[in-house]
Formats: sequence, structure tokens, C-alpha cells
Amino acid sequence: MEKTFVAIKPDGVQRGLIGKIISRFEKKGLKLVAMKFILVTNELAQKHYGEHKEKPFFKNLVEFITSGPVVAMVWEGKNAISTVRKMMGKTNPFDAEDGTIRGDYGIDIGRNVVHGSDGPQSAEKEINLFFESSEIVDWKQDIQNWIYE
Ligand code: DAT
Ligand code: MG
Repeated sequence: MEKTFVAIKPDGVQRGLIGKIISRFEKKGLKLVAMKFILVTNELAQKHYGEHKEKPFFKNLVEFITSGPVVAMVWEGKNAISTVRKMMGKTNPFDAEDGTIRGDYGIDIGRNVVHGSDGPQSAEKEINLFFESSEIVDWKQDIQNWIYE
């Protein structure tokens, strides 16, 4: 099954949205396979957002993601990467549909509450950046037959 990296950003943590966001992924039927509560170092932030290094918002982005604790997670499921992206909504919360995490909880693009990998390559890179392979838990979700046909 596909795995994706998801993070609740410092704004989501500060605003007390950890439980609500995790609950959405749980209710969807995705399976949590790794999770930690951490301060992202500047070095990790630079690597994580490396693709945006040349963008004008890069400095702000790194400052923001290192400004407070984040919840780093790996979720697993059929089409987990695109499912999480759909559940998050568009990058700018103003454009994100109601019912998506960013649509429901965000206003500004620089405070968009969650991160989710945008494809298989970024998922692999981001999972490996944030987690040791020993931290990914291999477990059987007993209700799986009621989620997948
Ligand atoms: P996403 O987080 O939807 O994958 P992205 O990878 O293009 O979006 O950008 C990473 C983050 O950078 C995004 O969550 C918020 C910030 N960002 C993107 N575009 C921005 C812009 N034009 N101005 C300010 N911040 C921006
Ligand atoms: Mg991205």
C-alpha cells in the first residue's frame, strides 16, 4: 500500500487542531504508521523545502516551519498520496474548497495548516527525511475488510 508524509504545521499545532486533523485521516480509513511531535531544525526545513529554494517565499517558509512544534506522520492506504492531497485542498486556503482541511481552517497561504507529499518521489524523500525505517510501524488494521472491498 502507498505511504505518504503528512505534517501538521506550527499554526495547526498552536491553534489546537491536531486532534481534528488526525481524526479526518482516521475516519477516511487511512492507516497511521508513524508519528512524532518535533521541532524542525533549520537544516531539516531547508532539505524538506529544497525544491522552493529559489522562490521569494522560501525564507519565510523556513522560518515558519521552524517556528514551533509540528506533528510529523506517515499515513498508508490505497492512493494515500493523492487522497491526502484532496483532503488538504489547494495550497492557498482561499482557493481550497469547503470540506478540505485548508478550506475549513485556513485564510493565508503562509498559514495553511498542513503539509502532504505531492507525489511518490517526494513521499519517499520526505518519509526518509523525517523517519528512520525502524520508526515505521508495520501493523494490521483489524477493520481493513470494512474499508477495502
Ligand atoms: P503545497 O504545500 O500545497 O504542496 P507548495 O509545495 O507549492 O504547496 O508550497 C509549499 C508551501 O510554501 C505552501 O504550503 C505554502 C508556501 N507557499 C507556496 N506558494 C506560496 C506563495 N506564492 N507565497 C507564499 N507562500 C507560498
Ligand atoms: Mg509541496
